[in-house]
Amino acid sequence: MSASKALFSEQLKEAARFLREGDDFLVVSHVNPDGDAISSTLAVGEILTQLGKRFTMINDSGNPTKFAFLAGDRIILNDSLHPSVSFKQVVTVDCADYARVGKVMERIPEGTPLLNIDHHRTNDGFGTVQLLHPDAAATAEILYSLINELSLTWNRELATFIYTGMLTDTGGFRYANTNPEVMKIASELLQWGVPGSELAVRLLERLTLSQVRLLQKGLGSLSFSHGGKIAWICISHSDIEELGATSDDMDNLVNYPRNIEGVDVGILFKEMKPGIFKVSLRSAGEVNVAEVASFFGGGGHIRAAGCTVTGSLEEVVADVVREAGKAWA
Ligand SMILES: [Mn+2]
Repeated sequence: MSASKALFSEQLKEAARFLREGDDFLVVSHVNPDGDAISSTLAVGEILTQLGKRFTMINDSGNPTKFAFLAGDRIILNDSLHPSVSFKQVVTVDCADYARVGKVMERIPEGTPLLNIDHHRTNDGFGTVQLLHPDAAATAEILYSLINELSLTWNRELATFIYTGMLTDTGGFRYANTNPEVMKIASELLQWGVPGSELAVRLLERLTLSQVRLLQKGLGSLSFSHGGKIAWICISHSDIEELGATSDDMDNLVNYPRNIEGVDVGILFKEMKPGIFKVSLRSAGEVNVAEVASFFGGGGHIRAAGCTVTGSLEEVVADVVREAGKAWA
């Protein structure tokens, strides 16, 4: 057994002990929860139910409408909980650092035993017990191992929670983290009756009307330069206001210019306030967009980066496109 595998199986035993020996748990994930955050919260709830424990599941941002079919009203807003309610133990899921839980933190007295379950490589190891596995595709994948460690009973609902976290964190089993182990677990979970196709439609394909309206506006502004190697779309402040769009609604838009055949750099200009543009850059591989973003005081990764630039739309577009185009100068 490799050192990291031995460490993980030791951590599994400690995490299992933490859950078996405690009671009155707070289960919490990060603000602005994604599919892995919500389904990992729910999976820990199901684990604690099977262990006969008392617990409360909270999220600082509440449960997004998109996940309501999974959670019902089981995950509650921090604000809606009576101030007198207290907890003896905490379980955090999918949080790379403690601050990610948000304001819920104010309810947790210092020194409260805390189990930190996460797959982010950047996890800083907070808490009293850690269950960390950076090679796991999702926090839900770690919970799969924990459920087996605890010898709990698999059922359709529990399998659906684990599958959902893995489905969403792998972008529908497409990202580079989709390895043989992920597919092996997913296959096993489907045998418990997980509605795989329904989940894919609901969580990966469905769009809100405002997302489609934004796409309509955005594609109307599609422009190219550098012989088609750079493509961008713009969302003006008035579009955002008119459609009541949130930052979440706009997240995927940058992929449209990036995905066009022949395009190396895709850019999205979002005018968050009049004259203030959040610029998202995506590279198909050739250009290091982190360098482009850092020129404007932003940052990110080689293939995904961002920055904020002020000015008129024409100026901002010209400046960013010129900088991105230096790759071919
Ligand atoms: Mn995750």
